[in-house]
Amino acid sequence: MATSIPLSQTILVAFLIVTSCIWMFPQVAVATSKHTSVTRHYKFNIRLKNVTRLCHTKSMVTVNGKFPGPRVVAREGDRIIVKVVNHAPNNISIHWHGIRQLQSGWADGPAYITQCPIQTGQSYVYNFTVVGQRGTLLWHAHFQWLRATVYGPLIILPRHNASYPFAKPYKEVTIMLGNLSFISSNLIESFCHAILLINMIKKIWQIIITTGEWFNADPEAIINQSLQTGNGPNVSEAYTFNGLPGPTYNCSAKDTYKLKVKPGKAYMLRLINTALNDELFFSIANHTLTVVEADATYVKPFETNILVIAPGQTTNVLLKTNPNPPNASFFMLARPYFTGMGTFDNSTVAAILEYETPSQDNSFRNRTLFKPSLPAINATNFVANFSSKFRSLANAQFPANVPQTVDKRFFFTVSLGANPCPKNQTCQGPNGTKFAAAVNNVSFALPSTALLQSYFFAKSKGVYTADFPQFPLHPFNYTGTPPNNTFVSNGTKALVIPFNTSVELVLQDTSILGAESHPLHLHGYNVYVVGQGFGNFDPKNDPAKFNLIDPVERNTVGVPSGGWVAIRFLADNPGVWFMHCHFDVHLSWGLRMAWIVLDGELPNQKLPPPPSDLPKC
Ligand SMILES: [Cu+2]
Repeated sequence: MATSIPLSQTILVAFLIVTSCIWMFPQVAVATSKHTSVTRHYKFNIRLKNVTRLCHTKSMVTVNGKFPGPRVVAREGDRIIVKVVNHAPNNISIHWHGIRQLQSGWADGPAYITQCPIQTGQSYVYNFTVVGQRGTLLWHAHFQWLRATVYGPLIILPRHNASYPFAKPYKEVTIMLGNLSFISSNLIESFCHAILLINMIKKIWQIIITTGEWFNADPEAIINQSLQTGNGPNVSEAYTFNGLPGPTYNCSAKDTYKLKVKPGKAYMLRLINTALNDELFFSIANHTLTVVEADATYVKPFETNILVIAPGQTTNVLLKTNPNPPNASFFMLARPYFTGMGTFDNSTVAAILEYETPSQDNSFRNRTLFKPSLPAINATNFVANFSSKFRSLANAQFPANVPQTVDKRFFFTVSLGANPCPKNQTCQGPNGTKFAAAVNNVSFALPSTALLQSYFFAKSKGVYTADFPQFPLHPFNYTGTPPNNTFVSNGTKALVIPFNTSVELVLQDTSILGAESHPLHLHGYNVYVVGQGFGNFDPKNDPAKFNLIDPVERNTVGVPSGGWVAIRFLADNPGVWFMHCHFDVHLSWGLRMAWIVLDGELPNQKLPPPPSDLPKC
């Protein structure tokens, strides 16, 4: 008996050492099953870090002090557990973009939708399993505009004994296309907090009289410049490859991303668009790329010299290098696709593809540097043609389970719009109003508590209403002359559907304040893209042209500028699921809504209760 106490202490100490090692070395995988699936533990410390780019040093919110953030890697079937500890002054939440979160909606991450944000000094453990997905995804902050600096790759490898449906590449490389808002980002952050500050000041004003110093900082000017005026926020100063702006920007030649390759090899590039507000064209001089995957689903391979990729989208491409090392290097370029009326960052970012050559070989000293050509900024036809090339594999191993019959049809307009300028204010948005954006003319207002909690505990009163319109209440010629009244309505409305509803949804762009493409992202689901077109959707003739054989499966779908896209999905994942434009500016303006998918009858068709550490608002 006397020895049992030291023994149990030894076991306890050993246990503590092992568990703390797991937290300290985040990529340690612990086998928890006799099969191949394992649990992978990560720890994200959210903290401020000084980062220098474009000759400016800025304190930014990061994960573990890294910009861009660390990779999260798992195999299909693995469980991922990420402990997020917030040491930053900002609130935050993390979204695992594209992960289906089957019955784990509490781990999805969008602030005020599936959770309250993680406050300073608090932590939250995200716990989810990767089911039926393999390829490239991303994780990013889902609170205000923090994803500008808080993002990273989420890589899902095939199961241990599974292989790619193409020849195994020699090497895999992740390329994140992002942007920097270095000089203006303080403004952006300020405007995110400005309303809060104004409310605080109003309260403080009633108690004390300040010395006025704070007002010299002119916070009202910041507000007038952005949210209150409803004018577009500042555009970014640069685009980046893996956080590096490169030689086309001031002071940045030393911050150039270089991809060094060997001749005669196949490389797989995992491309991720992490930009805030910009769809991007991408090309590598003198090299053809083979697209093999999109949003963590395999596609029928197709070749292209130029890609276009929207924020939130990911795609894997194969790059075959020349059999002999050429006496040349090759620019990789990216620049935006844009058709809207507002301002945007129209710069071009460059990285370099460089062949490794024997260092003693002087004939490779003065290499020619080739540049690819990219489509025009507003090349809408190129984009439509490119997106129509994506087809799912649709074979026995990777079937396209596109719903062949439909239980519920929905038609949503996605559009910009305006809110009236409040009294005693000056607004710089369209015709003196404030910019807004809406789905079926409802500009979604974020609640002050999480929707999923209020739904789960049946306390929706004062949080949301279940009356999101299934069709536009006032139909018009969506892509023709816009109506005179461009005001949106405001509310927190959800669309409730029963478990296993087979849904068809048409997303229609409008010409209100300018036709523009919108990458619509649905949480908790992949959707099949069954059709797309320009102009107004024709419910009589267009459905006959739908592809119900091998449509691509994606989590972020481009609604064509001045056109429509039709998607189908089976609502087999109970919970509250955010759907929104993945341009953060449109997201902030209200181009967002929530689906509520009810529980099914069987035990494995229900959303489990929340974890005990779910953050409180
Ligand atoms: Cu949008």
